[in-house]
Amino acid sequence: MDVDSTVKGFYEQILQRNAGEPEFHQAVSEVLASLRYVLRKDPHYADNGLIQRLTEPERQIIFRVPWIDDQGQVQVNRGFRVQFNSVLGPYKGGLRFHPSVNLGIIKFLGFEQIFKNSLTGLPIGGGKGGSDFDPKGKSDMEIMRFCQSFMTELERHIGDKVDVPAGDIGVGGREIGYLFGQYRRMTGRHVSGTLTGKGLTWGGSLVRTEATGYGCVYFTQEMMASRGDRLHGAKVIISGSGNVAIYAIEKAQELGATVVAFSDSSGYVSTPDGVDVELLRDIKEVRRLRVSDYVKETNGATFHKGGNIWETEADVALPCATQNELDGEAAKLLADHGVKYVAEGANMPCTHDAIQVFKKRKIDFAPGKAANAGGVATSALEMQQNASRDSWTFEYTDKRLRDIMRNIFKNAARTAEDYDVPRDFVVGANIAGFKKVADAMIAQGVI
Ligand code: NDP
Ligand code: 2IT
Repeated sequence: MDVDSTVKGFYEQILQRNAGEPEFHQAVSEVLASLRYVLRKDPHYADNGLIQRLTEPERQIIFRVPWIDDQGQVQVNRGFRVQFNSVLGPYKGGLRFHPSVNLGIIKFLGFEQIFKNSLTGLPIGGGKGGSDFDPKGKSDMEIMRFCQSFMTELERHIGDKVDVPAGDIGVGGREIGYLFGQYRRMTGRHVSGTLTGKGLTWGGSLVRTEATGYGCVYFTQEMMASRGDRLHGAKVIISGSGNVAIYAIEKAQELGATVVAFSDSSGYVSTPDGVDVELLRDIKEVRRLRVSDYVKETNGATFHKGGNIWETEADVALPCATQNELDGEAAKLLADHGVKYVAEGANMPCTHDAIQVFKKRKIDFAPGKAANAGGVATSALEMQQNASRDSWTFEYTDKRLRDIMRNIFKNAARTAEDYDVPRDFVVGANIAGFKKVADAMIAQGVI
């Protein structure tokens, strides 16, 4: 059978066995499209059910999370942990708390994590978890009770040599604190390497908070430098205003770019003169307000309720909010307005149609599994520090992050050239991430 029919067969099986999980289908289909290049050169990668095993999680855990709200009412949410692939190391990946969370979303994120973690060059497998719990509008005590209940069930499935969760949408330093506290209480041990993103006085790593946003900007710098361009003087759109977006904004501006827009799910803020990062951080991280509150406390910024951030004119776009936030129409707007570089700070924020537009219009595009790998990479550096009971300086850890991002860029670019699709960083990242995992799976046998 020719490669195209083989791959089509794999995909049909995926659709049939994972009905009703469109985000998972989307993530698998993008990787399979790249694997066609590999299978043409090295058909043995399809032997022994390797592709079927790679697309089937090793383990999927779904559990009830009951908790009591401030009114004394019992609330019930659903918890997930998908342990996708541990061939390279313990499962590693974040926890997402958002009302949209379901099994398909956690599976798409866990599947992406396998290749992303492989690209970091560090010994971590792929996993993801979370809950359909909505943290918006909840009191601190409600968040704590929820986290304690969530961890009461998750505890038996994780550990520093088993599975190491961290943050994602809706899970930041506060939540990791409550989760770690409950884990410590249940086990009676202070095993700091069980979670990452911890506070700096109890096993956390410097740079982890900044790492995903900084890393995405470091990757963008590499991509631009390879064309003789630089961020200095560039206009940049950064969607979102959470952990990833805030530190992408900070680093881009530190490097001399002007961030001209950011957003949340209610609309976007236009900032032609740049963003006051200190104010944004205070509004979002300390006071936990909305981006519409930012314009009330500064001059020269305007809030566009329900507006489309991608209509902003810019040279670079970094989608840093959520999956499928940038579609084909938005991509055309960006292209018409002269955007030359797009790098995904979020996981799968660009739809398939958007990526096709970027390709056609010769816009450099970096997929999330390469461009946002700095977060999980620094989590792995946190695990290293925990294992050696050491803590590194900001400068040293930031340098490690920068080197990792540069290596991921080089690896994706070189692999794309090896397969005769220069500057196709999607194909380059997918194949480079895949090969390392696949070779390890072959070496470790059919399990
Ligand atoms: P946060 O919870 O800190 O922030 C999420 C941001 O995205 C908020 O501004 C939120 O706005 C916005 N957002 C969420 N859903 C939507 C939506 N449907 N439409 C528009 N905006 C939305 O999460 P993170 O910054 O940690 O994560 C952002 C993305 O980056 C996710 O895709 C995540 O998977 C990915 N990522 C995160 C890493 C990390 O280390 N944290 C590492 C690698 C990737 P609102 O407040 O209105 O909901
Ligand atoms: O999507 C991601 O890579 C993350 N949310 C970070 C995972 C981690 O383990 O640090």
